[in-house]
Amino acid sequence: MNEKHRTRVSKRLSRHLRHDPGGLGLTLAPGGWIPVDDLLAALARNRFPVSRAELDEVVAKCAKQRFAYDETGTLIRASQGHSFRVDLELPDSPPPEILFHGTATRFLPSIWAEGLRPMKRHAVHLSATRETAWKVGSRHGKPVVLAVAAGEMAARGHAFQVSDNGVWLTSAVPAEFLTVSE
Ligand code: HQG
Repeated sequence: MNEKHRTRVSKRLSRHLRHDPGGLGLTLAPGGWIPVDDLLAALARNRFPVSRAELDEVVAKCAKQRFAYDETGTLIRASQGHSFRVDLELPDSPPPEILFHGTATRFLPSIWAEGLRPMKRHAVHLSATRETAWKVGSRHGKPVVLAVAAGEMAARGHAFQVSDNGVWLTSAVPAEFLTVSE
């Protein structure tokens, strides 16, 4: 598979595993999982045939490791980024003292007013490094990186989870825990 083909498959997987499993006639099991055989059969029925070998390649080569198999290799899910409520059954984890969130400068007035909200996703996504947050923010416009006082939030009872691909998740970040990271 060339990169262009991998990207096409990856986008299609994102669409169904994160946003619209119903569009393939699939329902996610608890944890956000779908049987690999069901997924491949549904894709084939929708004239988007993907072989198991191609799926393995997309899962392995995706730079952001967006998709993961379970330990048996019979189930697959998106590691994060869902636009509906999904219980990924991730354990709560103590976050590092500081996490980062990249956004666009035009969102700042609203963020200062109401904090970070999940918007169309199931959780607020936070990055462990400033560099990653900068890239995430650049997707939306002129980037700005916010430092999140995650340690303090945890001490005050906010729960955090870390996805299989290393993205930190929390349900919301009140503005009092945010500062601009210079
Ligand atoms: C902003 C990508 C106004 C928030 C990335 C962000 C990430 C607010 C946008 C993952 C707000 C939502 C997630 C508020 C938050 N007022 N704007 N109160 N609260 N926002 O794309 O974090 O390529 O849903 O700052 O790498 O940018 O999909 O979230 O700018 O890990 O695998 O609302 O998506 O990964 O945008 O990105 P998004 P995100 P994938």
